[in-house]
This record gives sequence, C-alpha cells and structure tokens, in this order.
Amino acid sequence: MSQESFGPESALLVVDVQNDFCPGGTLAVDGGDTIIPVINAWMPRFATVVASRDWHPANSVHFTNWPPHCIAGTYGAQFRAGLDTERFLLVLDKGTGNADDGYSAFEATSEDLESWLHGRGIEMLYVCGLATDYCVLQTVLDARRLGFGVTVIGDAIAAVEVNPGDGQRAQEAMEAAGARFVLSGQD
Ligand code: VGL
Ligand code: ZN
Repeated sequence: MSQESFGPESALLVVDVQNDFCPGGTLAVDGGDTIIPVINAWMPRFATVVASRDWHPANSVHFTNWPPHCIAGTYGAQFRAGLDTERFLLVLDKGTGNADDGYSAFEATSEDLESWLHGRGIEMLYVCGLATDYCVLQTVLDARRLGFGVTVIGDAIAAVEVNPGDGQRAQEAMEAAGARFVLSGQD
C-alpha cells in the first residue's frame, strides 16, 4: 500500500471526532469511533493537520433541533480517546454562539480557517470525521466555494442518517460541488 506524504499545499482536516458523536454519546453516529484508526493512519502523511470541535453553549438554539451535545468544556465535547490529537496544529471551535449552528469549520469562531490556510499556502484539503451529512458536508461545500481542492476520505467519515440515505445524498452533493472521494489504500 502506498503511503506517500503529501506536499505542503495539502492539509488534513479532522471534523468533530468527539465523544458525543461516538457510541455512548448523546448524538451517537453509527461507526463514529471505528474511523479513528483510519484517521490516525492518514495523519503522518501531512505536515498540517487541523481539527474542528463542535463547541456549544448549554442554551444554544441549536438544541431545538438536536439533543444537547458537545457542550463546551464537558466530557461529551472532548476528542474521542485514541485520536492522535498531539498532531493537531490548530483546533477550531464552532457553534460557540447561542444562535449558531456552526456546522462548517469555516464558521469557527476561534480562528478564521480560510485565512489561516491561505497564510500557509494550503490549497488542498483532505477531509474526514463526523458527521458526513452535517459538519463534513457543510465544511466541504464551504471549502469548494472558497476555491480549495477537496478530497473526502470515504472510509473515514460516518453519517447521522436522521433520514436513511442522508449520508449518500451528502456524498452526492459534495461530489456535485467538485469534491473527490477516495478510500484508504486507493489514494
Ligand atoms: C453535527 C449535528 C449537530 C456534526 C453537529 O458534527 O456533524 N451534527 N451538530
Ligand atoms: Zn452541534
């Protein structure tokens, strides 16, 4: 299996691999934790690895649509154990205002991701994490709108599937926006 490193123009973006989206969490995603070793295996190939966290206040309007999850500073908001967090050069907190959904990592309030990436000459994003049909989807659509090349790691994402098929439809929407999908070992 080829495990080439990527050039400095490429970054890995790890979306919301947090306890509440993993088994036992308040908004658990099927397979939310099984992607962790897959993500870890990709990290050493990048000079730049960035991660986002869903990071909501307890009184967020977001919780009119969702069970409370990823409340700032709580166990549910922590990165899942086993994720190689020491490789993160930047951690972005999003959904931090009580009127924010904050699905996209480009809406992070802790750092402007677009200018941070541009400042480092990064033009290509490899995207993985949770959840395919919300935060991965909105992050990828924003990245494409902003002109980044996007590759989604198809075996390192998992979907909420509020409605069956949401993950598949999200993939189609990302592909229609120009994102490429790859599988580990076939990249
Ligand atoms: C997410 C639903 C609500 C996600 C966040 O990380 O995909 N989904 N908040
Ligand atoms: Zn959320």
